[in-house]
Amino acid sequence: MALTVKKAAAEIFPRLGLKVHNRGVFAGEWLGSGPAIEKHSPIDGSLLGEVTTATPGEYDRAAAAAQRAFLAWREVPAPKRGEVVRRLGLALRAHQKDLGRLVTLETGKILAEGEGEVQEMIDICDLATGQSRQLFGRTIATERPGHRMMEQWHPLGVVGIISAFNFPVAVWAWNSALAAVCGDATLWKPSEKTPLTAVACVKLAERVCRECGVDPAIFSLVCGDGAAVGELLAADHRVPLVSATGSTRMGRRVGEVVAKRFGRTLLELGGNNALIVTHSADLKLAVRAILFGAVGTAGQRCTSTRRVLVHESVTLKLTKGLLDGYRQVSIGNPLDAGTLMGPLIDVAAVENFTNAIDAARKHGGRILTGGKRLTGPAYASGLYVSPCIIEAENYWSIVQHETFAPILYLMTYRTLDEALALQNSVPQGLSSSIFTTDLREAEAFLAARGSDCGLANVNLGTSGAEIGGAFGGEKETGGGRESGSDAWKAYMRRQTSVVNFSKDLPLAQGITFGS
Ligand code: UN1
Repeated sequence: MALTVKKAAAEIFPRLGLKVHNRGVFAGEWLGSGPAIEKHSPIDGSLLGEVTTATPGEYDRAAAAAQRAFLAWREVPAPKRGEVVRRLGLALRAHQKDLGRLVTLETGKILAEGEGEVQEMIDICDLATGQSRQLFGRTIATERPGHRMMEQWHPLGVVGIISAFNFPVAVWAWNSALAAVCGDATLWKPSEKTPLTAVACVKLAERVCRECGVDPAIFSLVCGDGAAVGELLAADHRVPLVSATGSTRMGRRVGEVVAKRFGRTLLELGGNNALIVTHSADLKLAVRAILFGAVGTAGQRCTSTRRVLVHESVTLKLTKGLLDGYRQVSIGNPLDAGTLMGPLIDVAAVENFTNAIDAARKHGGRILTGGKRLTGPAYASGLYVSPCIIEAENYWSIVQHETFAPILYLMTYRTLDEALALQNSVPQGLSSSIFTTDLREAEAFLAARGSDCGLANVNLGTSGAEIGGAFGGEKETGGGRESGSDAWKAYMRRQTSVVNFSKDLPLAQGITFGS
């Protein structure tokens, strides 16, 4: 298998501008003299390449370069900025296969998901291109005669992007494509687990910028870990907005540090997503959705299905369907077309998986399938596990907690009110689903007293977001919204302006002041 990874890497690296040794800081020029990250593929453990990190001085240079780029970029008319993003979308189309494959090599996602992730980047570039002609404010009726009151949206500044390993490229694009049309520069700190995809993306963006004659530092990059680079970014006054995707623990730290300096955050943190299967559900659909939600991306999406709440009348049938489905999941090399589940990202992820299962067992959880670390030559990296279903109770501390692994907790309920209470009784509030053919149940789920999550789906799973809808969640998920709807507003500065075109100076509230 080592050959396959090596061969794939050897083919795509040159086309993506990657080498064995890469610089991991982009400040309009490539820098990076901090300790190198050695990136091993989770597929077989082989070394893919190295990426250097930012020293504090280099972080500073990158932030300064992004700041300088912003000052010019904000003056470029928004539709012209959109043209640069449109071209970025074209470059991504041209490199979709290669970049998708690199995502697979670096994260262990199956090929379809790697390419799908690049498709999401393309989709957000399309959305942002159109948005560049739709950055609009309102005109508001004013009580003052001969006056006009309006709202304008201006570029904000340098936007910090902290992204996670599981969507190593899409989340950068969700933020940077919108930020770019809004007139912002971005300073990206990718996960230290996925530095190669980050370098490849920024190289593509750099080329597009140079072709368009704009300063490529609008897409700056600072590789490094949270302690070395993340902290600098969060504390940096030059960065008015930090958009961070990752764990609740990371988000809490970023939130605190940024709030201290009155900066803004856009947080997209942990989920603990439930899928309700009601008495009237189409069970075949439900099983398929649960499989994709719980096993897809090896359970490493923030939107992964972590809990299934099933009506007691259909528990047996659903469980049987799920066990059949789980049996058919082929686990192995994600570069093979037939594979549905690849490895976990690293040893710590495997430990979290086994620890969570032990904890659930201690609570009294019954394991219905999986939960094992796989061994044998095909699993030599030691990062392959069998996806697990556990009969559990919602209040157990381990169930209340997001474990980023393919573990599904199965629980039964009697009334929809009970199911809704269970679904909402976790600290997180990202994604949720109901499977029902009963209109009343579907509407109750979507009503104010229904799901408390940022995403609420009927008859489809919890994962698989589509560009266009605002993405994000409530409670410990952090409250941020990215990608669609009016998410662009987060990347801009709102200004209310009143123009007096009369020859008087009427005051609001009819106040008279002097003569
Ligand atoms: C999806 O469900 O399609 O980290 C997107 C994540 C999210 C993206 C999920 N930022 O899983």
